[in-house]
Amino acid sequence: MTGVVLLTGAAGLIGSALRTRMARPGRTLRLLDTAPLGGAAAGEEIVQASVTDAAALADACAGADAVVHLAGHSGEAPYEDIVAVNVGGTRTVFEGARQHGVTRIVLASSNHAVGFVRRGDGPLPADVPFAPDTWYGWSKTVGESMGQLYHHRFGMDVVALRIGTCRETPPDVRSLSTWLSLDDAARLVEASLSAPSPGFRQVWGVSANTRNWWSLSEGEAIGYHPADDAEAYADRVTGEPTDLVGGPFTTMPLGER
Ligand code: 15L
Repeated sequence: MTGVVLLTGAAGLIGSALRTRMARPGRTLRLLDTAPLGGAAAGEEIVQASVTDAAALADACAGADAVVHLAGHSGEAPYEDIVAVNVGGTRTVFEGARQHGVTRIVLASSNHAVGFVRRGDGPLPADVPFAPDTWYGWSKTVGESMGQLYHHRFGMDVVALRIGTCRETPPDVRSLSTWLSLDDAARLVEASLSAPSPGFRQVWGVSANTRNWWSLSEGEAIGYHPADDAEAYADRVTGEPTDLVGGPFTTMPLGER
């Protein structure tokens, strides 16, 4: 899609990867973060703001054609912080989008929304019911259900990406199953932005890993065709495979960074 795409959390790991990979003729990337974003390149606009600032978010949504919402704590944190930034910040995004008639939202959800699901023998469907493993994972269930609310109330198209381990390379044995390469992350976001009338749907954010636990069919249905496989890094990683989707998040102290 062309037009204006608002990218929240643009200074983060995934945001920075998308920034370079999503530049297109005819597209403006409106980059929003509290962290420094550097100067605006051609086809970029910089918005230095927090997603918790409802007025700033509403302004940032003006004239946008779609929002890719990545901002928030990307791991466990105290409950109050999670509620303020991940829950409150997601609400300001949906409200800003609604006020300005933005009808397409791509949400960074997480596998930790379903971290207590056993990985099983076959590919897990992308709509496997919520089983959060942390306050962080719980906040992602809230984001997804907020997406359902805004879809049913206001007809927004909302694609919730249940992202696995999105890194330059897989860091451990678990991620041989959960890895999402940065290039595939960009492919997935592009597909989520351009799929015709997706309604509300959940899609796994994962590459075409040989050891995948998760279904790729929901992604394929919206035109996501991953090209990378973590297996190429199998001889470089250590650690144990995990039985639960969320791995170490299922045992970490609740509410501690
Ligand atoms: C996530 O949702 C986190 O943001 C990331 O830091 C990783 O821990 C990842 O999940 C994972 O499950 O590996």
